[in-house]
Amino acid sequence: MASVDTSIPEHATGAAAGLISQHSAEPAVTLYGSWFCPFVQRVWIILEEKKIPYQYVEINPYRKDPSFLAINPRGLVPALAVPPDDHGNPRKPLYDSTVIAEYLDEAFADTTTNTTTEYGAATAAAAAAPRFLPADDPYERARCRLWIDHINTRIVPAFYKFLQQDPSDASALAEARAHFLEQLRLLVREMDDTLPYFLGEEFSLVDAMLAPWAVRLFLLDHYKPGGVGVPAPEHGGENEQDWVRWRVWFDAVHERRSVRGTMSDAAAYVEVYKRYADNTTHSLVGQATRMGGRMP
Ligand SMILES: N[C@@H](CCC(=O)N[C@@H](CS)C(=O)NCC(=O)O)C(=O)O
Repeated sequence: MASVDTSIPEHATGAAAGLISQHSAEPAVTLYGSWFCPFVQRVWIILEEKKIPYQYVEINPYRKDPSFLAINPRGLVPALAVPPDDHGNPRKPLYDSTVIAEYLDEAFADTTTNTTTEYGAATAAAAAAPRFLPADDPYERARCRLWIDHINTRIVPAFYKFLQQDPSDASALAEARAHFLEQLRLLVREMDDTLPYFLGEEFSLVDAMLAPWAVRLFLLDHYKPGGVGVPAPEHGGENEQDWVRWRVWFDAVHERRSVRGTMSDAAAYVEVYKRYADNTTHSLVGQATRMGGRMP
C-alpha cells in the first residue's frame, strides 16, 4: 500500500532539525530533501562542507506532488534549484545526487565570481570553497569517478539487498552480508595510505558519496542477526589490514561535522528503515532490490 511510505514522519529530528531551522530562508540554492534519505544527505554534506548558503525544503517523495514533479520529473529527492545566472535567466532544476554533488563542487569553486545580484553575499561566502574532486589532476579525478560509480552500482545496491533480506533464510543472509562486505573492501583497498580519507588528508567527493550509508550501518546491526559483520580487530584474517583501514575511515567520517550535523535521531531512522528491514517498502530503491532491477 502506498501509505506504507507516505506515513513517514514529516520532519527531521536531532542535529538535522537544528540545521534545517537555520536554512529556511530563500538564498542562492534550494535543496529539496527528505530527512531520512541518504542520497539527500550526500548533497547536504557538500553544501555544508563548501559553506554554500542554501535553503532546505522538506519533501515526502512518495507523495509525488505535482509541484515537486515539476522540479524533478523522476519524483526523487534530492533535487536542487540552482541560482539565476548573471544574464537574468531564472532558477533551474537539477537532480540525481551524484550529478548535483559534482555541479556544486564546480559551480561553487570559482573565486573570481563577483556578482552584484541579491545572491552576491552567498557567492562570496563560497569563494574559498575546497574542491572535492581533484581540480588539477585528470587521472585522480577519473579514479574518483570510478570509485563513486563502484559505490553507486555495487555498494549501495548491496546495502539494500542485505537490509531487505529475510533473516529467516540464514544462508541468503550470510550471502548478502558477504557480498556487501566484499564490495566495501574493494573500495577500502583503493584508499590512500596516508589516512584518513579516500584521497588522504582531504575529505573528497568519494567520502561524501559513501558517508550516508556508513552512518546507517547501525541499522544492519539493529535489524539483522549477526549485524554488519565487519571483522573485529585482529579477526580479519588475511584481510586484517583492509579492515584496520576501514575503521580509520569510518571513525573519521562519523566524527565529521558535516556528517553529524545532517543526521536525525537514531530512533527515527530505526522506525523509518523498518520498511526496508521487513521488505515492505514501496520505494523505487526497495522495488529495484526486490526485482533485481536498476536502482532509480
Ligand atoms: N539516483 C538517485 C536516487 C534518489 C532516491 O532514490 N531517493 C529516494 C529517497 S532516499 C526517493 O526519492 N524515493 C522516492 C520513491 O522511491 O518513490 C540519486 O542519486 O539522487
